[in-house]
Amino acid sequence: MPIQNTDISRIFNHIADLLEISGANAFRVRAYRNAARTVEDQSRSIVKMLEDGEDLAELPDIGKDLAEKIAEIAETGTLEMLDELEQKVPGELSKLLEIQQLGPKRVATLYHELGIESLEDLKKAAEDEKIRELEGFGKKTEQKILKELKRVQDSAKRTKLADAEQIVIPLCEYLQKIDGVKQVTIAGSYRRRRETVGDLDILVTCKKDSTVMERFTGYEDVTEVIAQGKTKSSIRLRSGLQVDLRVVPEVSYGAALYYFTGSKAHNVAVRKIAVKKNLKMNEYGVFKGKEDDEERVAGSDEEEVFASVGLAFIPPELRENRGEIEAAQEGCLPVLIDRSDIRGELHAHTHATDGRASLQEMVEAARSLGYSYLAITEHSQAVTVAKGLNRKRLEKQIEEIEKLTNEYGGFRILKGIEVDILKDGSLDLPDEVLAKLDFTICSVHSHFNLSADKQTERILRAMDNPYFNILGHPSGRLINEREAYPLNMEKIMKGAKERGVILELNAHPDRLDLNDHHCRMAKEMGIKIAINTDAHSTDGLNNMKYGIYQARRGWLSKDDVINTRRVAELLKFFKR
Ligand code: DGT
Ligand code: CA
Ligand code: CA
Ligand code: ZN
Repeated sequence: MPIQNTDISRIFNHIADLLEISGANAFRVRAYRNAARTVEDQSRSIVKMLEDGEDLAELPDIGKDLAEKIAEIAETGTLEMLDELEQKVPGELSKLLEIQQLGPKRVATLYHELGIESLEDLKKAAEDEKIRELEGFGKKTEQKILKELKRVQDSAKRTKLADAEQIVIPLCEYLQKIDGVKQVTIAGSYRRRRETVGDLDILVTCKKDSTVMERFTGYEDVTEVIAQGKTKSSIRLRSGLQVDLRVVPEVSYGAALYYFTGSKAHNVAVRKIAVKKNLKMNEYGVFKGKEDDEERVAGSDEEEVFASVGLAFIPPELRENRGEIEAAQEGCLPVLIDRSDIRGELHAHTHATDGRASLQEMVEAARSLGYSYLAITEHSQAVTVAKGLNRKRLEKQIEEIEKLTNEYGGFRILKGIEVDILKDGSLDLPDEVLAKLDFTICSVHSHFNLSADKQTERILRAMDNPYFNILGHPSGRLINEREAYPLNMEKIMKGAKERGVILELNAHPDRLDLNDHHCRMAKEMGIKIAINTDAHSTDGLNNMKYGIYQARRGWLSKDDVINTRRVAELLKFFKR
């Protein structure tokens, strides 16, 4: 099994963790983290690039040394240096970093003071109330650690959609090449584009004598064969992800695809409708008549399955039993937004702060996506780790953009900023500077632990500023990593509506923030959404599709989203 980009970035991040715990130089730690990000950002397989003789040292943040390390990983699957490091750092200490309250320094303290080496040890110590006695911890921290432990253990079971995609696409390509295989389709929560998947459900149609099952369980990446049968097998892959494969007859393909796409709640509700119409509905088809004299009225085609129970075709993203069935009966399903509706990008960073590409490179990349505008929205000064812009540097960037705009007739570079919302609800740059921009994104990057009331108040106060246009990643959550900060989202939305503020759907696959429920809530309240990738590299612009998936799950149409508009119309949304 070829090494995937995520394998390489996982190793680099792991090294960074271990270095950090053992007190290594911060510069060295950052070098590995940056390299991990570069690797993740590549849309092409790094191993393939190596095979094609490309020089990896030319990638951003990858020097000669790291290029050699990547080659070693590609060849051996691991790094000698990692083995050595692991021997120096005891037990599962690096896993403790998954707990939000614990940085490398605290992890080291826990180890030296209490001998804690694993999440289990940590849990026991917290339950025994030993952690609160350590200097710099306290009772509150101890309780938070216990809560986090539970979350980490729960979330470990689900895989982020983008990670699942990296794993399943090569698997499907492999299956597609097997003799006698016809259709290969991924159903389940993956097809519904849920932000995380519990497992993957693949359906295959094939000729009678196909060896697809043997080949599936013999796939190189398999660590465990959970079940193997004639029509259904399950495997576990190296990442821990489980994949179910079902071979279905062609006459049942549509019915099986429908059934295994789910969700279960949706299926159960639709089957009730079928029963009322005296129809039997299962993964083999839709049938009428008595058991010994059944007639199949639909089966091979998914649209026919819907039609047979009197429903319009429901896009997979909507199949959650959240009102889509009633809408399909009444013929009032929304026309969902499509990737091709997007005309521009409104959230991007460059070299000037923590982005990895130059202004020009970002512009070229946005143009090659067929966009007609790109906004540059750097961090503001409060975000020191990202070298956030102060007034002077922002003014310099504004000049730079204005100069470049002249060179790109027809393509518009918008002048923006991702300005921090400070603790008291003021914005991190003075109004007279914000006034020079086309628009602002305003984001919370600090003080996540205020009470819901205080956090809500803080953001609403910020929105009172007439230069506040878009609320960036409104909940602050990082999928599987960090919960949303406590917030009264309904109040925030009411406030946004009253003030003409737009909400961001951050398309980064780790964020997807707003989530699907909140997108729908915003739509129902008549609030506009901007789908933004928050790109920190040219490849980052390609995350737009994840935002589209989430938008569709939130019932959004083209009209609900501002960056489907031409630039002239777009700019009207920024006039408050
Ligand atoms: P996941 O894997 O947790 O992300 O979510 P799903 O939706 O992929 O669930 P999974 O893998 O357990 O099952 C795939 C689909 O199969 C599910 O969405 C609907 C269908 N299905 C599974 N069990 C049942 C069931 O007991 N009744 C019905 N009607 N459908 C089911
Ligand atoms: Ca599944
Ligand atoms: Ca499954
Ligand atoms: Zn950003």
